[in-house]
Amino acid sequence: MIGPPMPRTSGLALCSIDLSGALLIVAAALACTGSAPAAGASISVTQAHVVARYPHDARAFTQGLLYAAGALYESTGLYGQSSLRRVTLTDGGIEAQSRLPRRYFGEGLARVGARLIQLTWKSGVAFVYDLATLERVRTLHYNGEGWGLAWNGRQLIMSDGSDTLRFIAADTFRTQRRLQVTRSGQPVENINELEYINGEIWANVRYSDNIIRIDPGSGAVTGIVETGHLRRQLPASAGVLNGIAWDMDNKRLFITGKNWPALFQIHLPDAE
Ligand SMILES: [Ca+2]
Repeated sequence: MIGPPMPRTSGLALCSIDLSGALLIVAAALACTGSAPAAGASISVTQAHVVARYPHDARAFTQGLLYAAGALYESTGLYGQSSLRRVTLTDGGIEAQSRLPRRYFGEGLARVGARLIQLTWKSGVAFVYDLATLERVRTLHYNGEGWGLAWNGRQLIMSDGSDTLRFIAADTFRTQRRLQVTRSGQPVENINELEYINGEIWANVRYSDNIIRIDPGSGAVTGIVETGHLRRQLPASAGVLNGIAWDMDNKRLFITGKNWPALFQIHLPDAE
């Protein structure tokens, strides 16, 4: 989990040695080189810049969020309150909704073509829906907990609250690859809602107001987007940050959280 605010650039090896003679310079240089961490690549740290603010249903315990075909799709959790819904961006209104039976706790959500796939927390089942009608058409099964879900164009990417992501075949729901997520070489636990953006995996981390950007090849965290300052625009009742949606066609990035009354469009770092 991501801790307190960090320097603008992290992961760089800082080496401070008191030099008392010119000969020590060479020794110090060697010492610096030798002590550099293996995972020495820098991590970009940016603060989320709000481009627009839209209403969001403050009763929605947001567990999954995506944007497709002109609308937001949202998975909400809690037993007895879980749902899949299509939401109008501009006013936050629910256009269509499919409620889950009381025994299921809705979790991550991904779109695969004309289908939506929704995880459940501890039931080991994923529901497949028709994108247009939100009608449930199929049930898939998996082991362990379901947290976040995204689609990279070839495979589903799934989180389960651990430090490891699974890459899953959409048709069989078989795990094809596992990837441990690390920050400066240390495992990052509690990976939650996911989104695949421009070849990167973006992830919420439970209990954190920071979004991490993950290299899907190595699992290394390459960037952090801080959103803690958005709390000043939210009531105390707002829960944790947990919702990232990418509108690929219009290059818009949306974030929200559990029981947040607002959904923010934020500027995509590196886009300028
Ligand atoms: Ca998402």
